[in-house]
Amino acid sequence: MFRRGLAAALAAGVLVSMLAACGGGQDSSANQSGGGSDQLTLGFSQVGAESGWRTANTKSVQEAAKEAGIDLKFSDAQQKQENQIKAIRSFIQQKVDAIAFSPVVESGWDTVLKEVKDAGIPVILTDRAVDSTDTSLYKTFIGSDFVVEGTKAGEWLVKEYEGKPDPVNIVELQGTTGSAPANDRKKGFGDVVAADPKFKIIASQTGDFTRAKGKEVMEAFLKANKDIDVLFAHNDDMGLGAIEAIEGAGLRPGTDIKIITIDGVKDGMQALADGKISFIAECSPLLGPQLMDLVKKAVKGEQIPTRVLTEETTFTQEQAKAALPGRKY
Ligand code: GZL
Repeated sequence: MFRRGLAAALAAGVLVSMLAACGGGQDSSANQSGGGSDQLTLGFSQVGAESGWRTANTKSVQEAAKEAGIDLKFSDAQQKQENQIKAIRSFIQQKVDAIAFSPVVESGWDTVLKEVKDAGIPVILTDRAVDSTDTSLYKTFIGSDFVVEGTKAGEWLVKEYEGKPDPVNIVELQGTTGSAPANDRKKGFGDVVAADPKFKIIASQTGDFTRAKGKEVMEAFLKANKDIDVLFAHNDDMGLGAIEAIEGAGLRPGTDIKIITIDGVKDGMQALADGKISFIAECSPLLGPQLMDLVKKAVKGEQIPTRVLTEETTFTQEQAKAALPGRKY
């Protein structure tokens, strides 16, 4: 009787922990190297699958975990903060060794990060940052400087229109509202173009980092504004959607309307090589290997830098043509 009762209780316990792991969104748990008590377990909450960049980032994280022999519990939040918070709570219940996540938006994380800290689990922010003033809530942030990416985009535009006094009408497709890349890219770009009054941002709206929304919002921009000179899109995918809208309006992307984007994914680089995009500031998604190294060090209690900045560059049309053959993503 006792054994049967115990077996039933154990089975129920397993069921509860499995259900708990499904904290909203889509979850997968790949025991990357066959398990074992000394194997590290990492809970990873990903933003979603909204763009080519995100897909490449997920691939980098999953491949690096496998390479590092880390058991990865992966959760796709489908771009919803509540799903990320549920996933993080399920990771606590599963007693993972470390938690890493890319916060879909900057705010609203202190409560759940305090729960993780109280559970004694190290947290690593990857790709995007949070605006928590309590930096003890996470060990480090590995990702790009999005303000610099926006600045690079603005500086290219200023150079492109040097010596041309006519007004330059700009429309802007912003990333996900409230996300660090959207806030910071807007700031970096806006601060540069604000220095010269000939540059006017005549419309600015979120396209949520997706092609579909980028196309939809660009169609609205085109209907409302007859003389658009430049599109600044916070990522390639929205720029690629906008290209469809521009061509649908009988205009030539890259010629009638110059397009500046950020990321440097293969489809964006191809559009740049084809002259439909005019300039790309790179944002590397290949964070996986460095992330796993940081996870191992954090779990061991080793000192790690509080900020790890990713290396990235920019591309003109000629540079894109040269880089495309060897492009990893
Ligand atoms: C930037 C990343 C952004 C990309 C988009 O690090 O968070 O999210 O620029 C992606 O393509 O959707």
